[in-house]
Amino acid sequence: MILETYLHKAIENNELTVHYQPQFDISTYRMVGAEALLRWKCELGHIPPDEFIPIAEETGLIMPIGEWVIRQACMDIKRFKNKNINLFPISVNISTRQLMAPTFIDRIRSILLEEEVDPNYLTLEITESSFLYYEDAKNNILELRNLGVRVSLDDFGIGYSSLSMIRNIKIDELKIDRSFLNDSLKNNRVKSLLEAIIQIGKRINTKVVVEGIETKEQIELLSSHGVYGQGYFYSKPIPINEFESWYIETI
Ligand code: G
Ligand code: G
Ligand code: MN
Ligand code: NA
Repeated sequence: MILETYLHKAIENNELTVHYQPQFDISTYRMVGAEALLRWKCELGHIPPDEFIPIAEETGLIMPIGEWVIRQACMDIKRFKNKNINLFPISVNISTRQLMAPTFIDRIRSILLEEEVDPNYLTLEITESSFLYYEDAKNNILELRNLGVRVSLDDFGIGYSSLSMIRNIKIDELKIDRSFLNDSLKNNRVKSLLEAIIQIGKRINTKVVVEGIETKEQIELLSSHGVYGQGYFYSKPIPINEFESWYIETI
C-alpha cells in the first residue's frame, strides 16, 4: 500500500499539522473550546484523515501519530498559557487502539507533565467502537478521569449501544452526531429525538455538544436548549496561527 510507505515518514518529514475548530455556547455565542483535527500533506498532496487514519490504525502507526497529535495540542495549550491568552479545553480524537494500549495512561500523564499542562484543559474524544473492549475501555476511562482529563463520547447516537455506555460509565461530554441535526429540520421525529438526547445529557450532568452546525436556522432550533455547538456556521477547522489571531480579536 503506497500511502502506508509515505505515512511511515510523515512525522520525521514534518508533514503533519493540527487544525483547530472552535466550539461555542450556542445561546451566549461564547467560545468554549476547540477540537484538534489532524491534517497530512505529503508529496502526493493533501490526504484527508478519513483516508489515512484507517491505515494508521491497521498498521499501528496510529500510536506515534496519535501521540504526536496529543503532544501538539498540549504544546499549543502551553503556548497560549505563556502568552497569557485565556485558556480553553482542547479536544483530541483518540482511536480505540490508542485507548487500549497498556501504556496509554502513562503516556498521557508524561505528556501533561512535560508540557506543563493542567489536565482539565485536555479532552479526549472516544467513539462507541472502543466499547467493544468494554472492560479495558471502562478502566482506562476511569483512570483518565482520575488524572483530571475529560472524556467525550464522539459521534453519539449512531453506535449500537449508546445508552448502555453512558449507563455504566461516567462521561464528561456527549457529542451528538451531525446526522441528527442534519435531519432535524426536515424530519420532526428526528428533531424530537435530538431534543430528547440533549435532555438525557442534561439530566446526567454531562456537557452536550451538537456537531455539524451549518445554518442560522439550525442555531435557532438549538438556541433555547443550553447546549454547545460546533460546525462550519462558526468556523471550519483552521491552522493554529489563524486560530490564534482570530481568538485574540474576539476575546
Ligand atoms: O477533520 P475531518 O472531518 O476531515 O476528520 C475526519 C475524521 O478523522 C473524523 O472522524 C475525525 O474524528 C478523524 N480524525 C481527525 N483527526 C484525528 C486524530 O488526530 N486522531 C484520530 N484518531 N482521528 C482523527
Ligand atoms: O468524527 P468527528 O466528529 O471527530 O469528525 C469531525 C469532522 O467533522 C472533522 O473532519 C470536521 O472537518 C467535520 N466538520 C466539522 N464541522 C462540520 C460541519 O459543519 N459540517 C460537516 N459536514 N462537517 C463538519
Ligand atoms: Mn471528533
Ligand atoms: Na463526530
